[in-house]
Amino acid sequence: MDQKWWKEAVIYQIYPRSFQDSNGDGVGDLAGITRRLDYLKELGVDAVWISPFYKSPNDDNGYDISDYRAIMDEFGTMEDFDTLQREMHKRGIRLIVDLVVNHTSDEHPWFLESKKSRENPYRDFYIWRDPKDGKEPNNWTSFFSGSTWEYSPETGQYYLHIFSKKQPDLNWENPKVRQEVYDIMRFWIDKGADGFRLDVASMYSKREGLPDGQATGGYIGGEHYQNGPRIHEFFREMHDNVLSKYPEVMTVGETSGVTVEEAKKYAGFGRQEMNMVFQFEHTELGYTDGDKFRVHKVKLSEFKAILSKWQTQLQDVAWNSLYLTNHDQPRSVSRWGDPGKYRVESAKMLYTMLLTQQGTPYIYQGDELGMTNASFSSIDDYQDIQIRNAWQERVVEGGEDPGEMLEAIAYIGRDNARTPMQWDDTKNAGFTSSTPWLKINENYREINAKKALADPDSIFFYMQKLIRLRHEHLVAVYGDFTEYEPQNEALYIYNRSLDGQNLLVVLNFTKDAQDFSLPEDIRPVKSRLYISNYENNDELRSRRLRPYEAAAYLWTAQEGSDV
Ligand code: TEU
Ligand code: CA
Repeated sequence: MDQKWWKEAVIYQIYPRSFQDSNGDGVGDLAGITRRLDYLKELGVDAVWISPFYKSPNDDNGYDISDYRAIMDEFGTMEDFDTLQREMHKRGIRLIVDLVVNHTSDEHPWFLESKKSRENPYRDFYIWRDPKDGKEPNNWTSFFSGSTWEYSPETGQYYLHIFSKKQPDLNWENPKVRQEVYDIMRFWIDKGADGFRLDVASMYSKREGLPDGQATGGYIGGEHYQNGPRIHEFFREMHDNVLSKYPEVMTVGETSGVTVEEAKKYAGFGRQEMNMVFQFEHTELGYTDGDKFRVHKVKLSEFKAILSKWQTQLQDVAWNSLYLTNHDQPRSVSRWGDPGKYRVESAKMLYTMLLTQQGTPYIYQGDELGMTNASFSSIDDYQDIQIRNAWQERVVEGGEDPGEMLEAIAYIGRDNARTPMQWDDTKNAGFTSSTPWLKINENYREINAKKALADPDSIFFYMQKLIRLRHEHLVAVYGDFTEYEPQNEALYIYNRSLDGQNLLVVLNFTKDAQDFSLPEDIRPVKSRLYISNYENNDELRSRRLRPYEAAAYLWTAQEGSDV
């Protein structure tokens, strides 16, 4: 057990545009975050990851950066950042910043130069190709619809963009690009950053020749740029150049398309690449032919199989990260729990799971209140470029059924988790004094922070307790993971164990009562309740679980040991 702060930490993700507006323009900002730090301190999180706050034309809400060393106008000034990081550190909260370097904005000075001429010194900062038979150089499709190629008449070539055409991909083959990235990292470490979340970290290395992808229902071409040929070399170089000099700085890679085998390389102990990755298998569960807007129902056993696989296979070799949602996913309670009658119970149950598995847990803003999907009724209410482009391609141009598409968006679309934080029951939920950039969920009078802080049984205080317990009991962080009854379609049952100390977790994923029987090899001589979302007695035994009940117990089989 090699103890590290980032293994024991619970991290909170802030999407700044939607967290707190401080100047009445309807957009969240850095000063707004500073204002709410005591709230985060009360929740008890150790670190905060803030989605991009750099200068950006906002084609993709800050994931398209035009200056890596300046603050987005709408979010404030560099002084606001300095204050924020100082106030965080004063409270013992570490700061993780987002590093978006698979691509820049097309308004970044590098790209403005690059597109001018084929001889420009910045030409090789991006990926340019000649047309093929007068058309796009290959068949790859963008995460935001259409081709990944955009024609640039200035020079008669196409440039590659895996995301929007305003997000040209950087050419990581060019060592100058990599040195620029390392400089940006040093800049933010000097400014007080304690870590980096590496945006689309699995996609920097594209296969030579950029061959056509296999046509499937999802995004075409991924096999040629996800976990590409030089990716691990790049991360070792990043480590040698930057991270090795700052051993306390943590890194988490957002690695879509990562397999367990690849994760062992990115986040393997002693590999000196990054500390952990976000895997995507559970979030993409049920995507029909890889298409996120056609999600079919899945069984609990499939969901459990993925999470348990990541638990057991990374154990002792690599570190895991745990998340139920983020700014790209629907709300966790809407996707995996019950946003209706059992909203509170199921939200608590889901986070009991997240905070009792091995890996570093990430709580996304508003999930501590049990916020739900946006439930907008019109396409005009959505702002997300992925949603808008998919609508244009499928409904407007493709003639697909608008009702069905709206339903799919309401279930899986990215704006579901981007509606503003619900702070109180006043107009605009205390988020802003003017019109918010994205509509506030109508349920804010029922679901808000003010109400949660006045209710000792709230999801907020339950999460606070889960965080405190995780800090007190290392078995929850480092314990080995063993699953029971993987085929059970109602209950998720697992045990964590560390040095004779055990933590048994039982989670009811249904709205019905379910019988739990104590696994045969679990014979506690002593046990006590760790946490539950219902009133519970204090010993571990076979019994009936109520709807969405979660119960976790500390136990030992050793005579004379304490729990
Ligand atoms: O996301 C990358 C990514 O793979 C996601 O876009 C995800 O797979 C997709 O939303 C599922 O449909 C990162 C950021 O988190 C996202 O917000 C950005 O839009 C994207 O990169 C481009 O920077
Ligand atoms: Ca503002």
